Amino acid sequence: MQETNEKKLIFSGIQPTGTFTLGNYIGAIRNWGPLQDEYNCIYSIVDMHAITVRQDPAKLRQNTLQAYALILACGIDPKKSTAFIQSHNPNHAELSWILSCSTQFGELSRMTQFKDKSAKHADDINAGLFTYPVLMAADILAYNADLVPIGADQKQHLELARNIAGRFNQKYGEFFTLPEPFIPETGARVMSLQDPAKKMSKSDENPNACVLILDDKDTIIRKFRRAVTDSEAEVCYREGKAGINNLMTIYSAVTGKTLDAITAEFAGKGYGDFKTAVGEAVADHLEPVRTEYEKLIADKAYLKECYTAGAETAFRITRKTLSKVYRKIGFVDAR
Ligand code: AQP
Repeated sequence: MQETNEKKLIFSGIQPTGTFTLGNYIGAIRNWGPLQDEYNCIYSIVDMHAITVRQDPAKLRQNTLQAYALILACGIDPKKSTAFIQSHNPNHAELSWILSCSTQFGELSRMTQFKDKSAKHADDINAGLFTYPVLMAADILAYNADLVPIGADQKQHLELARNIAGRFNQKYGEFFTLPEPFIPETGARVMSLQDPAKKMSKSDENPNACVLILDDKDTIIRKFRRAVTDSEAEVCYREGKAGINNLMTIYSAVTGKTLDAITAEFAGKGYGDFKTAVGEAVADHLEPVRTEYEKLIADKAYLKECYTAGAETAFRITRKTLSKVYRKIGFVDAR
């Protein structure tokens, strides 16, 4: 990646907490690749965020490599973008400490993800889970990113990052760029197939609730056929039809068809036909990702070469930011 051109800068990350879901894919990762020509892009596998909930170390290592291979399989070109593993660049954690001193306890307490995750992991409400959004702010601000492609669930954290940046700028003088969210029009919030009131999540305990992007075709179709819908038999997007609305959104996201065209296509047909069609369209859409992933994960040396180079670039960019931040806040120069 060039470090000194006029292109705007994009940062985004994803946690290696399991195989990516169709939600992660439609809401975030599939939008990353097409941005690479127009922007300077930095993409990270955020393993430090993952440990805010308990992880099995061997599984985390495996999931991290898988996640790295998956972002490449989804179209990230490590020659065009900086793609790295978060813990390989210690500057994120260092900046996070500085930013935590410009973050209020009250604003962190209002984060809905913290409330949801602390309810889900009541036996381990650790300080990292609470300060997670500060590390996310550091991830973004360390690069002075202009844009952050995310799903709708991360909007609140992005707003907090902007507030932290604004507060720092007020205290120490204009320095951080206020990042803008980049949320897709279709599929910003893909819902669980078993409970359409809940978002689809990697860590859902019910395997039928989410489609994983490495699921095979039969599994994908089976999961869609079991999706919870309603007792009507009309494929149309309307309030009160959360299950069907979700399936229509997914179908639209992978086929490019409008909601009206989908309603027309399935007029007079039952939900069974519609669910099978959605399953087939999703499986066909994901097929090239699965094929590319199999190739990449078999070549660990290549992956290592890519993530090592990515971390070097990421380190270099963020060290400059950190040196300037240290000077601004009054730390004595080490050299
Ligand atoms: N259901 C979703 N629909 C649309 N976008 C989604 N994203 C997550 N779920 C959906 C987007 O995926 C990106 C990476 O998310 P993450 O892994 O960093 O964290 P998350 O949002 O907490 O995702 P999960 O799948 O729910 O992970 P777990 O289960 O580990 O908490 C983000 O841009 C996110 O918006």
